[in-house]
Amino acid sequence: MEREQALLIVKRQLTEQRYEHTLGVVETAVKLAKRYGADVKKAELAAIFHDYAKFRPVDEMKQLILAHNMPNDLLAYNSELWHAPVGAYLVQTEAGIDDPDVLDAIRYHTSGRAGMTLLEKTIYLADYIEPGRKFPGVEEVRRLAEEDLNRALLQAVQNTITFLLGKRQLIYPDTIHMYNSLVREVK
Ligand code: DGI
Ligand code: FE
Ligand code: FE
Ligand code: FE
Repeated sequence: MEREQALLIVKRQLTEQRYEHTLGVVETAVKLAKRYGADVKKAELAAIFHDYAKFRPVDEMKQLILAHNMPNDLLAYNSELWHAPVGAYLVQTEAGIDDPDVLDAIRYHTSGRAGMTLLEKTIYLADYIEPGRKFPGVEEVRRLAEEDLNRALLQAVQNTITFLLGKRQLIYPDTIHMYNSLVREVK
């Protein structure tokens, strides 16, 4: 699918602010893909659609997780995690995106997982450092992203886990698995 058509489809699903975030992720993902050798067209498409399900009602997401073979353990964790796997499902069924690499990059863009592909890493990091992001520590991750993809990702997931610990929130096991996997990879 062409960029302009994909952007029109996703725009209808998002608020103005979330659409602006998406454009930031697209720009950043394309830059990272060129720098680190990921497939630029796949990175662009995954970035455009990554937050497709962000504004689906929690109840609808819950029903889709139960009905379509997504990990049911997600339901015992923060519903902020759900739009990623639900998004992968809806982007396939509603927008007709069939590339499994693109769908996995959407599916794992929030939780991460062990052994992430180059494309999954590209989207995860682009989502974290796009120019509209303001949270503490993002500048350091932006700097790391200039030279070392894995070190940047490790800092990003460390920040996320620290943030969740600070609020004494649950941490989804795939996020811990991403952290462990990257600690091994950067050795
Ligand atoms: O959808 P975005 O806001 O662009 O970003 P995202 O898809 O990375 O969502 C991040 C949110 O998910 C963030 O507010 C933290 C929250 N969250 C809740 N539980 C977990 C979690 N994030 C991770 N990585 N792991 C969790 O267990
Ligand atoms: Fe998201
Ligand atoms: Fe993220
Ligand atoms: Fe996002």
